[in-house]
Amino acid sequence: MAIFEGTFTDVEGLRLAIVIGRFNDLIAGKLLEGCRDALQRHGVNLETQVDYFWVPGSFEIPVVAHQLAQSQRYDAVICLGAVIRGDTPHFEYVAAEVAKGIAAASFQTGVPVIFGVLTTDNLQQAIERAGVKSNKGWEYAMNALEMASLMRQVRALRTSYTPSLPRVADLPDAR
Ligand code: INI
Repeated sequence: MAIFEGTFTDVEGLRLAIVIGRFNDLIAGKLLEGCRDALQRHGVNLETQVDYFWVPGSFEIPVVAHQLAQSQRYDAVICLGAVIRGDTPHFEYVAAEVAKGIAAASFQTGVPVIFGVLTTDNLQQAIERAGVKSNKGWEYAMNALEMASLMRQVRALRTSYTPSLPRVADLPDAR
């Protein structure tokens, strides 16, 4: 049996991209601060190891995150934004699309794409999660470090793996 788990200190040579939605900038900016703080405290050089991509709102995050993940230039992509319900049905569309898009970007590329988009009922909740009670940006950074480290282990496993059983296609009576 083997147990694999990402660590938070596997930062040598790590490359990260952060995609930030400018809409509700007051909140998104605080998430970014928390995220940068956590990365720096875990040994990531914010100038040389992290690239930043600003988009107008959370709805635009997935298309950029997908391209960045697909480029294979990054060990993880962190998506930050804030979708606040307010009084308009716009919330439902934006929240649903950004969640689906980020999941698809990750799944289709094999690169961890972190869902760091707050979806809250009101501004008060968003403020609490962006620094007043805790800063979720910190947590998203830790998720990225852990997943980047785990995926490095998974990649190493895949390249060193030797199957103990022949593939079905290699069996003598395979057609
Ligand atoms: N974008 C957000 O990031 N948060 C929101 O709360 C939000 N609301 O509620 O409207 C929002 N809308 C903008 C959207 O992300 C796009 O930028 C826009 O629709 C253009 O495509």
